[in-house]
Amino acid sequence: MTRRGPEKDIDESELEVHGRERSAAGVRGVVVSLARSLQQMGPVRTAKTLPLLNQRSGFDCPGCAWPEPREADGDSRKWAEFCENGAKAVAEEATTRTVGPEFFDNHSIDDLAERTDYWLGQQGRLTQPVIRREGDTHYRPIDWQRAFEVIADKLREIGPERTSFYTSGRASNEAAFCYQLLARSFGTNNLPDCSNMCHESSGAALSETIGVGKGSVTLSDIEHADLVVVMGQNPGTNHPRMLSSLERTKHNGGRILAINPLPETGLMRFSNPQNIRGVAGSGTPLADEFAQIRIGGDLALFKALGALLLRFEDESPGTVLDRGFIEEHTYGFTEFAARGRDIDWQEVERLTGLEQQQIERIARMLADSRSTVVCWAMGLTQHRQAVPTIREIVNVQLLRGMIGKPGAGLCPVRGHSNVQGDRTMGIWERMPDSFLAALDEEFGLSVPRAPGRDTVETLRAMHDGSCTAFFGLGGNFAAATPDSAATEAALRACELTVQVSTKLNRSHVVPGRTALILPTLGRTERDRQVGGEQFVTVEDSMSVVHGSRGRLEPASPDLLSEVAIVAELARTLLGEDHPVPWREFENDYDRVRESIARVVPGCADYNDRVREPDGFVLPHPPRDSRTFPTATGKANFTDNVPDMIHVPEGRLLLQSLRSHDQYNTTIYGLSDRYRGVENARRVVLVNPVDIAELDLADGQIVDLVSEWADGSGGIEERRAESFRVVGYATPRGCVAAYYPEANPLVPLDSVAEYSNTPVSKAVVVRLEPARTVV
Ligand SMILES: Nc1nc2c(c(=O)[nH]1)N[C@H]1C(S)=C(S)[C@@H](COP(=O)(O)OP(=O)(O)OC[C@H]3O[C@@H](n4cnc5c(=O)[nH]c(N)nc54)[C@H](O)[C@@H]3O)O[C@H]1N2
Ligand SMILES: Nc1nc2c(c(=O)[nH]1)N[C@H]1C(S)=C(S)[C@@H](COP(=O)(O)OP(=O)(O)OC[C@H]3O[C@@H](n4cnc5c(=O)[nH]c(N)nc54)[C@H](O)[C@@H]3O)O[C@H]1N2
Ligand code: SF4
Ligand SMILES: [Mo]
Repeated sequence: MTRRGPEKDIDESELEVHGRERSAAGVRGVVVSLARSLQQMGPVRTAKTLPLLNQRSGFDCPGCAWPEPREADGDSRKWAEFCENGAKAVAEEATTRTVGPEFFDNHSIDDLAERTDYWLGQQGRLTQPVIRREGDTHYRPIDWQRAFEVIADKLREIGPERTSFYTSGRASNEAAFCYQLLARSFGTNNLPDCSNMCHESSGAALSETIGVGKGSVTLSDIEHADLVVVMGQNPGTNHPRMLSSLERTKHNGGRILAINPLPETGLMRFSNPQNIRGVAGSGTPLADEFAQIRIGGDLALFKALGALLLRFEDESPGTVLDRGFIEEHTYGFTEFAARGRDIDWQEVERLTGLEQQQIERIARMLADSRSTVVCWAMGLTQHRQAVPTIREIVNVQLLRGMIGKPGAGLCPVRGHSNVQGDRTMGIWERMPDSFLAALDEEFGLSVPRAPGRDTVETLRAMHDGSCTAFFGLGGNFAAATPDSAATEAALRACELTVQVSTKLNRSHVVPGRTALILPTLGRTERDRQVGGEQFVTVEDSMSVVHGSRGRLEPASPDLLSEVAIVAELARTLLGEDHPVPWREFENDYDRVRESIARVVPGCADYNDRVREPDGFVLPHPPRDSRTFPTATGKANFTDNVPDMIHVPEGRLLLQSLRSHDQYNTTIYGLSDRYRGVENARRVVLVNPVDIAELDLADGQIVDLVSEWADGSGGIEERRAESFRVVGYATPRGCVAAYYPEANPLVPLDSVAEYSNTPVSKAVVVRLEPARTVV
């Protein structure tokens, strides 16, 4: 049975605001996940689907990259190894609503461009390839073979230099491996990905300091840590099963320190619906200490913490620092210690918004802990000083030897379910030469060595006309990237845009001159090829690689898998005599995995090891053996200097974040339940004292105007219209609005040092009474 999506779009005037919820998850979470599943899939499909989520014989949750428990860690999976937002992610994909040819007949592209991403996504699954030919007002059906020919002809005309191949982090390892191989065989390293906007800063900081750009902990480390620091992260919404792990940390006697401008419900208290206390009681208090930091204050905080640890060591030598570790495994400690003891408290309090007393208390928590894990996500990575901030966290962890031992380490909590795997498989504009050489050797190619363009560079190249073809393997490039108005214009100016997608989104309605949408199978669906039914593999946030097998009938008989789309395009573009065995890859994914085993480091015997019930863990030298493959051969201390974000009088610092009812640009619904914001999305959360001081009123509708110093003395302004002011417990001077509604405010040139990640968490804005109400 197929169904249509709703006609109604968001009505912002229906906003309801109630108080923040006290406790995350609980029975309410179960009720919501069931209701959403029934709404999208109906009872039969719901009963069939949810039990397969995250089970060994089923599919990997397309929600986030949080790992499943492993037998090897003495852990078994529960009957329901998923969370409310995992269930929503599945319902969104396994929906029985579809978008067919009559939909595109009825809606011109201009008409669709008027709708929100919410409405577009709610229309259901794409069912057949469509094309917008130059000058046409509508998308029209096209058959697959013809679609590949059109794309191949255009790409040959445009050439590899002027093409970018974007990836979103849901692509499987097999699809990602084939895709980077296609791009490089065609002749370019232009492989921007969502990671450029996400954990790129973590990768940059960790590669330099510990030699591996990935996290160094296992689930068991978190659960057995003495202290877990959760900073710049809202796990109750974005990694909900992390709360079960944190509950176990507490149960095992560990403590939790939360550092966040917002008192996010999931950091405070958790009601686990899988145990009686969570169902009947008030749940488990999580954070032992909550530091309500100012936006962008983390580097200053960790500088102070490092200095305090040195002082504590001076006071009682031999009790705080791990001298053995520092001596044997690190580089640069002497310089670090020489500069590190002075603290300008006034400055630190100004930058962090925290009091000296609390910072000293936190330093004691660190000094007293035998094993500390620090976890973080977008609240740290999407800042101008993101890389120095994460490097400073590494400094503090190194002082106490908190890496490569049980219960300790560094844990960037990854976003998309396979974003880490995609990078392992070569989705990166600057893969090391050793990887490129291995590709050449495996396939008899000579792939280009010059680094390609990342996301921001791709946008810049679109603006100056040096990138005119965009191919997206998943994702929603138009809505996820900064500076929306300019970005949309840049996409419209392209000669060719191709989107491989499961559902409609903003990127489809800002088409290039020739534009195609290629509909694909999702994670939940059966993938049948000539060689029989296939499975794919993924890597989670803790480097565990395992299989995922879709079990549902595909949304339409006309869908191709991502591997098939890439392989067929490659054959059409590169010719049947191309040295890569594209046809065999498509017929049998074991053949892809055989090549992965020979090309990708750490993946020997890939086909055997991914068939183990829990898969396998990729090597991580710092975690496994305290070996640090950096330039110095040791873990590096670094020198990082915080500099204040300049916020002029009457201006505020805006962060853009996720509501509880969305997956990035996919809006599931309109209930940001934990924060008490319902039925609408254009809101700006402001401290009540600031509301009064700025002569605004709670509930008033304002425009958000961002101000960006363009470097030559001028101020660029960007406007996002019609946001309702909501009084909220955010620090003075710090405000929040949802992503992607806030993206028009983020200047393309506002990027993190070293990682080029858009600064989505610190935009200088002023609030103006609304010019018009949308
Ligand atoms: N349900 C659901 N799950 C998801 C996603 C989703 O959209 N929905 N997205 C996935 C993806 S791709 C990602 S990357 C992750 C994102 O996961 P998160 O990083 O948790 O996502 P955000 O909503 O961006 O939340 C950022 C948090 O950082 C805090 N913060 C902002 N600025 C600062 C700061 O300067 N310092 C500190 N200490 N904190 C700060 C904010 O208050 C907020 O709590 O989630 C993944 N999982
Ligand atoms: N202002 C601001 N901007 C941000 C952020 C922020 O916090 N603030 N966060 C950034 C972050 S962390 C990230 S990761 C990016 C996300 O950027 P993207 O990954 O580009 O965006 P998504 O919204 O995750 O992509 C959703 C689309 O993916 C498609 N899709 C879903 N499943 C599949 C699948 O299985 N296969 C294929 N081929 N397509 C599929 C659907 O068509 C859906 O519309 O956004 C970044 N942008
Ligand atoms: S925590 Fe993440 S991966 Fe796990 S079930 Fe929830 S959304 Fe899915
Ligand atoms: Mo992300």
